[in-house]
Amino acid sequence: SRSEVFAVAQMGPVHLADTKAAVVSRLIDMLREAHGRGATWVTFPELALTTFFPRYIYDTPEQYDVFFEEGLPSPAMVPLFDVARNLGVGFYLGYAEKVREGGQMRRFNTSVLVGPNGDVLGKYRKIHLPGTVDPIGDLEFEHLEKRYFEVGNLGFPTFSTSSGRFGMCICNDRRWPETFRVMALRGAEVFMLGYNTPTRNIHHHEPAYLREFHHRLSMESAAYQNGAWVMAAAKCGSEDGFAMIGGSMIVAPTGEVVTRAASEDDEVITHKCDLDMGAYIRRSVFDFARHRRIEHYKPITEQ
Ligand code: ING
Repeated sequence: SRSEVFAVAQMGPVHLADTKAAVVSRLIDMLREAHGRGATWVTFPELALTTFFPRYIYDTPEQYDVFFEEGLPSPAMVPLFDVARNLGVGFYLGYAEKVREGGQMRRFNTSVLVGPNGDVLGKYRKIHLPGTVDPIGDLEFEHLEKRYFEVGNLGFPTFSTSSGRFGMCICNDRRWPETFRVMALRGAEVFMLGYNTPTRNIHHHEPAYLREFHHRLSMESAAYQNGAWVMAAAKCGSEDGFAMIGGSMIVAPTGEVVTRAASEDDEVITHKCDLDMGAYIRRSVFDFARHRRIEHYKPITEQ
């Protein structure tokens, strides 16, 4: 079997006052811990270098560009890239991307996949941006990803790596089955994702336990219905008083959670994953070629 140790590096809170250097130092500590436990790949959270700033209202790039990275690796990322390459560990890193494209400055909620040899294998830009463009007002916090990021323009690609074919997505993407099906149709055997999920829902009241349930339900379904492993890394805990759920986990292609974080702090979880485990699922119940009937699916892309 093609078994390898995968790690998920959950981050505790990052506060407005925390420097990117201090945060990267925490990421490096967890990368070393993962390597020490035999991991070949590490999944870090969404927007891993800063606090979850879309909770705040900013009006100009001068106010919010401090949260963004330019260049890949950006200056703040260089120490992490160096240590990972030296240790021979590949990783997924979520960050706020600022880039000049088509003659203008673009901003995306992005993840990068870096191979164990330090090569950038590819990027993904978040497609499902939750929340609103403009503040709702009269709330303890907002959810303004549509204000600060453009919708991703790279689609849902998959990437051939030394360990198999991987796909990436980000946070809210995990709630949409289309995300994983497109990547599974493109051969993904492992889905890597990071998330920042507020404990409280500002759009309508719901009990806090449902946040964790919906988070877990989304990924257990994605794993099983696509016969793939899911690596999910939270940034969690209370960032300047704003709480976010933990629940980082590794989900097997059977839909079973094989390991999960117990804290809301920096915590590395690992599992020896058999990448052939999903094969029987994709050759039987979810044999796409034999069982899917796309002539009946058109509304998914037309409405
Ligand atoms: N965060 C949350 C997420 O999708 C959210 C936003 C939570 C939307 C719960 C709807 C319901 O996990 C991000 N960053 O997408």
